[in-house]
Amino acid sequence: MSTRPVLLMIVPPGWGRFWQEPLAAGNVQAYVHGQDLYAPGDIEYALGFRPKPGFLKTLPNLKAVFSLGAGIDGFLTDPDYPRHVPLVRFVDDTLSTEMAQFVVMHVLIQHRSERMYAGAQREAKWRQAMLPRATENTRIGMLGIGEIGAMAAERLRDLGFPVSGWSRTRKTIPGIKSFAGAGERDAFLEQSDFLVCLLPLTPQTHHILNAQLFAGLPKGAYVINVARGGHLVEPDLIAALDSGHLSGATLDVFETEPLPETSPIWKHPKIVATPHVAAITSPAVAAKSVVDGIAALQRGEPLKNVVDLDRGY
Ligand code: NDP
Ligand code: OXD
Repeated sequence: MSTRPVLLMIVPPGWGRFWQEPLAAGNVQAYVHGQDLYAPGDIEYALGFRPKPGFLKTLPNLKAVFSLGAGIDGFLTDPDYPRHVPLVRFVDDTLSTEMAQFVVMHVLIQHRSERMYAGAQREAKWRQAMLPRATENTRIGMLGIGEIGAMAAERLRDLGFPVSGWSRTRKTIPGIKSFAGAGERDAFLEQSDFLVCLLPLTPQTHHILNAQLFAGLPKGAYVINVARGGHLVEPDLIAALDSGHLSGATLDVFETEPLPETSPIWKHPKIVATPHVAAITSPAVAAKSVVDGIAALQRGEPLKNVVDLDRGY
């Protein structure tokens, strides 16, 4: 009989093959749900992103659940999540770096009028323009300044932008202004020419990107949502863009994914839409963190990056 730890991967069809090899290399017996035969009682660990609600509670001997992503809302929206089982989220420098790159890229595309120049090239027009706003006057607000938000903030600060962050608790990051709690939210918004959402999706942050929040931003502000589609009220964003209050938006995440072909977002002239690719979890890196987490548990050591289930992130 195998003494290897037994893990179940709950992943979309076809993804299992990316994970089985690095997990086997870490001496973990990995089954793929929907593909391999396994006995539910043998499963000690689970790995996934958005498991079907109610499924995890059918595994009676779970010791820990590992999220493939940094965001764990796909687990906590399951009313039957077995709350005695620790949920570990994916925190990794490579993931944060990719996220920060994506945010910096979309700030710069807008700040440097890249789409206007691409259009001019298509028309073979030599169209020179000043920067819409000097860099030192282009204020960036990070809505959520945790693992990823802090890295993106530092990269933008290093490019010369004034950067601030809003979080539940006060932060001390060199050169970055910290706003904390509901009482400082309006002051944070009114000085954000770019607003970058990097909050976790929780009952407190659901639909936070709504008409009232947009009204609190300076006229011409640009919104980047790379967190979760559930943060955004899509019709409110479209109304704020169409009225001219907001100048544009980059959206990587959507309330319904894949974004339906009929969504007005695809063709909106002021929206850049990407298919949830701001960062892609690397199977090799994430498998290693799962293997390390299981080994820590087996040595009786505490797991890292365990989610506070009551706080919701
Ligand atoms: P963290 O948990 O490290 O940071 C979350 C931040 O949000 C913290 O600063 C936290 O404040 C703040 N926050 C949470 N709730 C509130 C609230 N009610 N009011 C004010 N501030 C709040 O998360 P990460 O940086 O690792 O990830 C952020 C999100 O990015 C993920 O949850 C996920 O949804 C998304 N993501 C998207 C990806 C993509 O490809 N598009 C890839 C990876 C992640 P405090 O520090 O005070 O606790
Ligand atoms: C994540 C994601 O949470 O990919 O890591 O969205």
